[in-house]
Amino acid sequence: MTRTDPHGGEANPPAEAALPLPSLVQLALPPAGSVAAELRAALAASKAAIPPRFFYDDLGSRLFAAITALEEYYPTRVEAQLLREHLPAIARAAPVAGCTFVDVGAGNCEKAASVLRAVTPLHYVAVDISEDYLRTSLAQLRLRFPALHMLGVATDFSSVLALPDVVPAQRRLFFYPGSSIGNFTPPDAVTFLGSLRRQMETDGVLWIGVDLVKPRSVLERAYDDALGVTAAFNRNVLRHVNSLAGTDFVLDDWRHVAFFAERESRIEMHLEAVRDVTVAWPGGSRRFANGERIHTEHSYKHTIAGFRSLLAEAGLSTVGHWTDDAGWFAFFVAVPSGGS
Ligand code: AVI
Repeated sequence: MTRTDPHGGEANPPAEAALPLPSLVQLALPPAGSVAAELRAALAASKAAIPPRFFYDDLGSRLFAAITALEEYYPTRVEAQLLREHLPAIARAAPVAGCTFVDVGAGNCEKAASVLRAVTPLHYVAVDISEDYLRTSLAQLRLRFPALHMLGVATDFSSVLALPDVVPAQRRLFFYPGSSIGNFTPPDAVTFLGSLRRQMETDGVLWIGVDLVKPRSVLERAYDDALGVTAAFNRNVLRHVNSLAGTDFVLDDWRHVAFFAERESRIEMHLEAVRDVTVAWPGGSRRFANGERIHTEHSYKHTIAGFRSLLAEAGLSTVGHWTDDAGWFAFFVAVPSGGS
């Protein structure tokens, strides 16, 4: 027997061939040459850096998925528990029925799948940087939600998000879980959140997961786990940079470093040279002394009051937030300031 539920999910989905394929829009990506130039300039800067979006090549995405399964990496687990316990209240905090659900950084679409039945959207828009990944993820999701209209948007949203005109403008619900907002500096977070605000009419809603300040020992274990998965994730970026920028990094020359910088309220991740090394690329090179570091990621840890202020600066008012008993993680619902 096939049971169709009113939210577009089915207990026994129809044959895959019978379902319409979700449409995909690929927004312009920067040309390969400009990516190489950006990386080489960042490596040659007085404080060498690699922007964190380069973590996510195919292997990097798999390593990040492994991180989320680690006992030490609490954010994924605590956020999932918050959503399980409070989803009905979260869905009532601001009107979302019939919305266009915009899944920012959709990945495998699993997080969205866990909330879609409570939201009852008319349209589902998955946004991710990787077109290939989106195609596979949407093909899987449509088996579970065959009645839901789906669209994939492949775009780089590492500084702002701009949706194409085909995405319906009314009642957009932006779903941004996983505390990825922590990977922006506070001013950049305001810019990014402001770009979401500009893509909303007065009836738009934001659902966002935020990692909170907590004891240093918990934070540092989450970013330097016993199995070394986060270390592998961090060092893998060098392989990716070698392929994009023609550098000749040798992974054994670099070790993973992660610590909580209390004044800035952020985890910092670096790669530290374990000996004197010279890294070369077409047209340039740089010498790194033993102990010198390349900065790879910030992960800011917020307070409830501090994050409310960031939202307000971006033109968004908090209508509710939910935290776990330990106060480790928060899930916020916000709407345009002055809107409903
Ligand atoms: C994607 N982002 C929210 C992760 C974080 O916790 O900042 C990336 C990560 N880096 C190391 N572990 C996880």
